[in-house]
Amino acid sequence: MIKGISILRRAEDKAVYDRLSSFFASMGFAPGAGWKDSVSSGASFLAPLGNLEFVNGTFPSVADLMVEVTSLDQAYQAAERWLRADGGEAATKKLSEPTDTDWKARAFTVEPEPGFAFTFWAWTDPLKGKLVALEGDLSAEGMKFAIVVARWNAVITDRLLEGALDAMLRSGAKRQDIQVVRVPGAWEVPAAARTIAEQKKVDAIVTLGCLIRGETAHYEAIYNEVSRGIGQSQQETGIPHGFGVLTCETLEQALNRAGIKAGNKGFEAAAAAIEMVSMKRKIAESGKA
Ligand code: DLZ
Repeated sequence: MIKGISILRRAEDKAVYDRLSSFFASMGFAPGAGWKDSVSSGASFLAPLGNLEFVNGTFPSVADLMVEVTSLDQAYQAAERWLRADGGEAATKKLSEPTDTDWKARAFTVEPEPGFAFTFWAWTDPLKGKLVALEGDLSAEGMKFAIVVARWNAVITDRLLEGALDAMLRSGAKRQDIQVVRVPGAWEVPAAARTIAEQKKVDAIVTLGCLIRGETAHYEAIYNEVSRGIGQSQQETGIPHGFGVLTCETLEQALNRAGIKAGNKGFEAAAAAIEMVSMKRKIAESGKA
């Protein structure tokens, strides 16, 4: 019956709204659908788990919105980077040093906007903190990427490209470490991805294209080959490939998946690629132990 918990915060003006949105995006939150109508707009950010807690007894000294993360150090660096970009060295004063809590965790509090404080925390207790699953992080710092993007349906694929670049840059990648390769259509995406993957010069590749059923002859055949080729390139080269080739019934549906109403598939494919690079590294590390 219960689906999730939503916490609403009033952002007094558009500038505050934009700054908070920018901060949360840079911390690695997945963007939700959000909304905009004649009376208000909402920027929404999703977390994999929601948790409402009532506390009886000593109340911890934390902000009233707490975000549990898998790596406190990475979250701290992301917050520091955002503050520094926003207001220089002085702005980092809005960030407290990570400290031990009395519940076997470490936490820091950050106030990206006056009146909006958030506590980020992670378990230190080896039992609690023990990963129930090995998961990749969403930090792209130091990673190298290629984005292969089809020119066909450019009105859509340009938006997917914007989304993919946005995800990479916000996650800490440098623009000079992202190579963008344009190909004629979705059909050419796997071959280009494969060529790049075989050079082994990038950590991950993001593949972007758009096939629209009503406008594409042999739609099924093309789609099957494109997805098979991308999957095969990923499996045979070992380089993660984010899959951002839209298959839609109509142009409207494609637009919605390219940033209008239903997220941006380019952003999602890039985020998945970043996560897979991180996961691959963690698996390699855990194999050494
Ligand atoms: C030919 C074609 C058609 C009909 N439709 C699409 C499409 O919807 N999306 C896309 O990315 N590409 C399309 N193409 C072009 C092929 O992918 C390919 O570029 C050409 O057939 C040249 O090999």
